Amino acid sequence: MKISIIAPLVLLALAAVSLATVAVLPTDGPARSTPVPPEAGGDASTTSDAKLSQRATREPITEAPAADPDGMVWIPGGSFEMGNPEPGDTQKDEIPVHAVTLDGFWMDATEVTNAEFSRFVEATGYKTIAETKPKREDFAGQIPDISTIPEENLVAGSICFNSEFDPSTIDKSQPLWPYAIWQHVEGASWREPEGPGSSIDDRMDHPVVHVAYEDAVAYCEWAGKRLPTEAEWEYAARGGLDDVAYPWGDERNPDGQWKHNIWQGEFPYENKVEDGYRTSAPVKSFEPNAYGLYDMSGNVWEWCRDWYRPDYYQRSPIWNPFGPAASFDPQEPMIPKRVQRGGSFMCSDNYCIGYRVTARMKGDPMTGTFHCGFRCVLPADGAEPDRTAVSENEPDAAGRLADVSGDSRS
Ligand SMILES: [Ca+2]
Ligand SMILES: [Ca+2]
Repeated sequence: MKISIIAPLVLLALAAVSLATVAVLPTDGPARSTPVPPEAGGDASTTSDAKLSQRATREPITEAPAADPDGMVWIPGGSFEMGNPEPGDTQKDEIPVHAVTLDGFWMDATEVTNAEFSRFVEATGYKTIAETKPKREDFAGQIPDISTIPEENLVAGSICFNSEFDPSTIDKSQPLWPYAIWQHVEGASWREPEGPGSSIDDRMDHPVVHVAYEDAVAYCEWAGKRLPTEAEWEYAARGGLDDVAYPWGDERNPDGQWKHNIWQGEFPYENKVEDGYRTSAPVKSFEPNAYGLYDMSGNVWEWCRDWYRPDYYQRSPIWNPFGPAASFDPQEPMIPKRVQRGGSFMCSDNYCIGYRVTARMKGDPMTGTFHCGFRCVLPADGAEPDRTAVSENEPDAAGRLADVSGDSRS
């Protein structure tokens, strides 16, 4: 782990950058730490009356306007109650429960696989962020003095689980304890998930991992699709079910059967692998939800297009919300974050519990990890987004985003 030799302050900041997408970080920060500033340029002017009038203007698009594109399923539009009616202490960013109405859209039935990502890379020559040597400027705004970053620490790679961590160093009362169980592995990328010498040859039907948000956006653009909004993701994950914890209902493993690929046992010490998979599983290894979507709970985390803010639900528009104008994560205020959803094979019931349909996570858009991937959506022609959903990316009349470049780190 190259960054271990740099000055402590820089180490802390660099580790924060690297660990920004560590999907098992607890979500207790938003409720307890840095106060959340008001959202600049957001949709605070939206009134509930305005929301109601928007909702009444027409019915959402429910019928598929065309045949399903290959590998995608139609998610009929409708209304639902988004969020968690009974949040735990670490789940305060899942409230308030609020009404959302969405036009119908298509969604990839599975996480994007290594085979699919390979076709994209072969067609375009695209190089992922994990395969690209970082520059000092990439850390501007996140580290007090980027000139203090040693050249030898600027190496291409990605975040992996450090399975050889020393259990005696784990003190879960310390908020930074997860730093001991993750490591930046030089040369780790989607092609070599565990670093040089590893391979995806026998994993072509597994979800692609070590993709940063910007890599996912690049794939979506190539495919003529986009990343789902957080609202689309939760609506789709529910499979038409109201007030449930999981895509299939309220019981995690009915009849003792595991219905998703997560972590059984006490994280991070013991993985009992009761579901059959220690790391990622081939997509479609478990039953789909009622919409025909696989692995909406577990396997790998999935990027959504929204910026993350813990308080967004307090002001979310009703109609086709496209997320806040900018990010704010009280746990790491200097680092912009995008939303991740669904949990992963690293999520256990004694830690992140991110495999619930309402669970929210966030990650640094520039960082990939070995347990985060994505899937795409395709809006229906004629879907009209709520123009009060002020976003840095104003969607066009078809609900597509003019700019899905993953842009700013401002
Ligand atoms: Ca598992
Ligand atoms: Ca997943």
